[in-house]
Amino acid sequence: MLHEKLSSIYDNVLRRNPGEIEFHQAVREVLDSIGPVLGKHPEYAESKIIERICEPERQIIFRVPWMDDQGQVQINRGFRVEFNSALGPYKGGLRFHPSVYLGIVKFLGFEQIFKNSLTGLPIGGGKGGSDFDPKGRSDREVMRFCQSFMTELYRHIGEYTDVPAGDTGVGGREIGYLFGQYKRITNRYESGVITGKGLVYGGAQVRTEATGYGCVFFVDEMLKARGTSFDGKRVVVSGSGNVAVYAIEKVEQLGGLVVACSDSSGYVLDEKGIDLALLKQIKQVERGRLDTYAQRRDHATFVPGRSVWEVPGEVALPSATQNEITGDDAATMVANGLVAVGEGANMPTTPEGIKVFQEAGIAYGPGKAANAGGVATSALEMQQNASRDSWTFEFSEQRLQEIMRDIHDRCLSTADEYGMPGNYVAGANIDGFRRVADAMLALGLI
Ligand code: NDP
Ligand code: 2IT
Repeated sequence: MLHEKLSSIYDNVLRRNPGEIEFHQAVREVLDSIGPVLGKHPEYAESKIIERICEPERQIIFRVPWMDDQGQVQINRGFRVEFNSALGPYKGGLRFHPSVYLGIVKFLGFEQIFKNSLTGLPIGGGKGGSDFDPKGRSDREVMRFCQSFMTELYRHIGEYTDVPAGDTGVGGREIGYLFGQYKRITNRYESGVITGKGLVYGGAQVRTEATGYGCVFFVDEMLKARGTSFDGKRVVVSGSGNVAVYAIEKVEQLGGLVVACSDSSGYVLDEKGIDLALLKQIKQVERGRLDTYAQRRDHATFVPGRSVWEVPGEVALPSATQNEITGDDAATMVANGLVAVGEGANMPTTPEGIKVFQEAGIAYGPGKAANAGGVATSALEMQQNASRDSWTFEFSEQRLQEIMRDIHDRCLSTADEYGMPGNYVAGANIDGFRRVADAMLALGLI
């Protein structure tokens, strides 16, 4: 049940943003958590902080025309939602996936506000992307698309304004093409305008690994808080992209056994533990499909068209996409001995799934806390760019680990403060919200 004031705010969000179901879901989850904050802080309601947070500061939608290898003209739609800049320049990734529409970009941008706030670093929230599908496209097609996309986006971004990065479908290759076109159009080597850059042109150590590593560091803290660790734990990961691969790498370093991972075609089961070198070869070098993994490793099996959540595991790291864990999946996972969930992906668990996890007493780390290591390391990249410095891998990883520990501890202490011990969802939403709200109050009605 929503607090009365929040209920009318939520009705307004539904009315003003018809059909944007993922955005509604993300807003609802935050509103469900912050009722008790309003009791303690009437000034937030008086200044209509929540109504303002739910309305993006600026939304940009644009045409992206480009030519494919056959000489055919293609048209996609580009988005950048600049959601909230109370804490710093808008910051958040770009997603290239055929499912992208305004509702997806707004859900991601909304989540990003609170996630970025949780990092404690000076970054506002934003997100962007396109319904462009990079799958099956040649490098040259991807480059032409990225150049066209940036030909519009460049006028809206800047190191003090809005700083994009990667997300689904946008990795090192795309960031290179995007930065190259920005540099060409503006005639400025403005490294801090985008993060996730290659190490040879202003990128930062550990940014590539940061989301996956950070998620595992977060889960490690949750396990420690319960007197246990990754050592010897059976782990299931969804996805096999940037977040999943480096989550697997860190779990293996901490002594866990990752027995399964997936892509949109199905999952691979490898009881001896996922062979990371083989997975990287197939996914990162060949840009291939996951069934190839089972073809090359005798004892592994590929299970097409089914959810990876049917595989028993003590730790689950959903790292593919939104709403991939249903209430039924969650019930199966709990019945199979689940102990902890760390969300590498954004909003991968449905509200029904979250309820199942929480009622079963699972250590459940929501995405805006558990996957904040990616954007936090982006902020470290901005810091290095601003000082024309570059840090070592070891130092950067240590910073990341400290940031994740700090987020974990603040989620727990905030949940305690509000009488909901162990509730990382409430802790993350309340702590993330308070910092943004206080900054908005301080900045006046803007
Ligand atoms: P990638 O594009 O590198 O990989 C995505 C993986 O998820 C692929 O294995 C892909 O399979 C699978 N996947 C994507 N969409 C779907 C879908 N609709 N259904 C089933 N499987 C799907 O993306 P990332 O690893 O960067 O991102 C994964 C998640 O992590 C996203 O939710 C993203 O928002 C989140 N995230 C990413 C951060 C980052 O720094 N990159 C930071 C924080 C969160 P297939 O190849 O078959 O499509
Ligand atoms: O969802 C996310 O936090 C990201 N895709 C990373 C954003 C960033 O700016 O590094």
